[in-house]
Amino acid sequence: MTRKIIHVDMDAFFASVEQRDDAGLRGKPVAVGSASGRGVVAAASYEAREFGVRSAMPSVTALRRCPDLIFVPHRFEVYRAVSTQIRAIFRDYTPLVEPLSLDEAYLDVTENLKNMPSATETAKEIRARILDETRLTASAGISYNKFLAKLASDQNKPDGQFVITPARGPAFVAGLPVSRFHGVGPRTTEKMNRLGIQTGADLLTRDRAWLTAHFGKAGAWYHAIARGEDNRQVTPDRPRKSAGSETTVDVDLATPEAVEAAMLEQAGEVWKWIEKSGGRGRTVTVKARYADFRIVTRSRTLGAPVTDPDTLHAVSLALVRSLFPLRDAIRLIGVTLSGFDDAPVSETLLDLI
Ligand code: DCP
Ligand code: CA
Ligand code: CA
Repeated sequence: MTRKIIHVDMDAFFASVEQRDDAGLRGKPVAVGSASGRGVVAAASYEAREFGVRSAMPSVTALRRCPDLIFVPHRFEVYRAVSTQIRAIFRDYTPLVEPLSLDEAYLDVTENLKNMPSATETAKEIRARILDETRLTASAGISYNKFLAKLASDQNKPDGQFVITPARGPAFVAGLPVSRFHGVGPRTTEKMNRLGIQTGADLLTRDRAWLTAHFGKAGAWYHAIARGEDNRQVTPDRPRKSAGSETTVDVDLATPEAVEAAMLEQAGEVWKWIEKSGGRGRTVTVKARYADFRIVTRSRTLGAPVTDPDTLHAVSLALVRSLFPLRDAIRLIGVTLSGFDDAPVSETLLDLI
């Protein structure tokens, strides 16, 4: 049976929220982020994009391109609240909602809670409700699998939607540069270009064996998407009670500096997940296993949820420092954030506990 998948993605998400909440920013080039020397642009308003300002661009570059660019600091709590609102809307239509980040999700509406026969109409209604309830616009892609739905949501941005039917899927893929494909990052794009593959049509001419020889396991994925095929299910998120990351090191950590560095790396992994999922917790727990396999944990519960990486890093460090001086070398180190409220979060990062 052909599935109906919708990919919904908010337009210029952080920047649009800031323009919504400060009328003085509307119609102006706005960047969310810090203008300081080492800052980068997290989000750019559509007005700023006309000057070539983009996400992840160094702020100094952005200011050179757009001297009137207005920088505003991020307000993560507000973005998280919007994220909770839109996920609640999605769940009115289907339990099969898979958030990819705060501002986007896949929905499988093949069988939906409103018995709507048309996914196009469903997407329209969802976008209208998002606008009504958040005063923000979203774009949507509608297709028969996740890969194409995600491509489609970019097609009529902002505040638009686009359908890719089964009859049109292969031709749509053929016409795109490979850099647009989910899972083909800058490095793979470069490699494909070097091998003479610029577009989906070029990819289609290479057989599976050739692709596997050059790209390993990913070769099978490239072979499938070149044909507009993607069998991945929409996997709904389940509420999580904690987010953690730990690692067993190759060489036991024998100095405080080495332990701290490893600790911060794990805290960084946890923060990535928190940022992506919107989860929020108040209890930080650090765990270490000594060379002799004894385990020690230290934890601290804060008065408020951790909402920035610096707090997570600082608390993790303070906890790990309570283990100094080391009574033995450490072979495993990890950190967990727990004590979540019921905010739904995704479980897509498989390497976390
Ligand atoms: N974001 C970030 N750093 C990045 C990319 C994104 O902090 N390098 C944040 C800010 C964005 C939000 O995530 O507003 C969503 O990212 P998107 O890639 O969906 O981009 P936008 O929503 O800003 O714009 P678009 O309308 O193109 O989706
Ligand atoms: Ca977006
Ligand atoms: Ca997004």
